[in-house]
Amino acid sequence: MSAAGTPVAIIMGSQSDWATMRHAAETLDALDVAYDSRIVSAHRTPDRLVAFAKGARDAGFKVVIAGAGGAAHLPGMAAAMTPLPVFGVPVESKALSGQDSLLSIVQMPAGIPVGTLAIGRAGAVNAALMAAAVLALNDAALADRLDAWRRKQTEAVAERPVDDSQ
Ligand code: RP5
Repeated sequence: MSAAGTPVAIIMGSQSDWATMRHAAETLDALDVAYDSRIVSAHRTPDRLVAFAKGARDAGFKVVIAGAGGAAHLPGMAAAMTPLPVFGVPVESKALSGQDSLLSIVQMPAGIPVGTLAIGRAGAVNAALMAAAVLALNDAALADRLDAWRRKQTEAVAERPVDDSQ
């Protein structure tokens, strides 16, 4: 299911979610954290979801990032079938701008948590950062890389705005 030692699984409900979820992948790339990305639809490929989620821990994954849009049942259903931490990314839907995705993912019943991030790119980036922070608890080198990533971000913020309207 995953190359041995791949700590993060990025799953998404559809190919159309990749435009959002690639930001999680790129953030993990920047932190040199290995991941496996795959399409797992709660509705269109339910058997694939069951196989993935029930086998995720034994496959060696430590954290799951799950992105979906609309009736976004993927993160919650994955969380129901794995003890691993699941971070949910609400993908921005066309019809309701991701409000539907957000509410579908965030309103979990007590007992089955999904760590829900912001709608869209910000949520995908932050899900990757959350995953890295969890892994960094037992990985000092990754903790250093995460610190460096944040330092670089801080240093990239200009003191004053420039006129970029032209
Ligand atoms: C959800 O339906 C997916 O996560 C996606 O965000 C949304 C639309 O999927 P497509 O119709 O683009 O495949 O299951």
